Amino acid sequence: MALDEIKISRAIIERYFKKLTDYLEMDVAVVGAGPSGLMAAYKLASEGFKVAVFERRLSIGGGIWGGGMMFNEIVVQEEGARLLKEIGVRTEPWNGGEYYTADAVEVACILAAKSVQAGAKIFNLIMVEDVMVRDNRVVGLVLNWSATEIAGLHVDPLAVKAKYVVEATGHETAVLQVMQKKLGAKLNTETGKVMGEKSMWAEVAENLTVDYTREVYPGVFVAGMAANATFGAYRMGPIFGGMLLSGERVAQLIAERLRQ
Ligand code: 48H
Ligand code: FE2
Repeated sequence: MALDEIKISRAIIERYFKKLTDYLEMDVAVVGAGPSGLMAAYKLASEGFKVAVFERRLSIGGGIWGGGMMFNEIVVQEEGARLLKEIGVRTEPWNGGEYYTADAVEVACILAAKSVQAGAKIFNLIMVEDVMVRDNRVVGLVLNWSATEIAGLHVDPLAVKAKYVVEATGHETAVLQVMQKKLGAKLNTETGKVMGEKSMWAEVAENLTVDYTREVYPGVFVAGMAANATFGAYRMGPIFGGMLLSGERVAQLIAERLRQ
């Protein structure tokens, strides 16, 4: 078979721009392809909602790859193991089933594959640099190539519309930070601001992650480590069950709204 470089280029350009054009408007825009964002995308896409994930980095998976201190194994509790088993990740009981471990590479790859195969579109190398607000509600995201940020260029962005946004950018809370900076947005927290995470206390933190998975501003839900940082909870270290459960929870909450 003849290989034509121009046809190869045309195929990529046509397919990519079709994908991007199809996702100028969607049900849910997830910001950040870490464990919480990917689980949210998988669950929402599995229910037939139109979901895109925007990820600043080239790689998807967020903090999964590094396990704990770059030891690429992750630990989950029983509830987290349930979700890993559901997507086909092998888990291994540790200390007679007190905890479960999983290979971090397997978790990142299968979570990403499952969310894409369920119908979510992942746009990597695209960062969310701002939001769109109408009548005190977030109605969309402002996007740019991560490369423009890396190169320190000012290039004007493009925008997409979403019925709901999931802020899953982890410790950074990048979406909320820009909303505070540019809009002085009053969040649904005790102080009205991102409260900032506290030191490590895994047991408390894991439960709080799920509790604090909520709508924090009209149209914006927080999930994963962003939920902890927003509500001033403790960090949990390299246990990932709370992240996965938070992704599941945010998907449930948004699905309920979308069905109304
Ligand atoms: C697009 C962006 C932007 C932006 C950032 O950090 P993550 O893995 O997030 P979670 O919450 O799913 O998982 C947290 C977990 O990895 C972790 O850090 C834990 C459990 N820590 C405990 C502890 O004690 O430290 O993924 C967030 C993703 C990353 O891939 C970022 O590149 C991406 O969001 N991101 N994407 N636009 N503006 N900012
Ligand atoms: Fe972390």
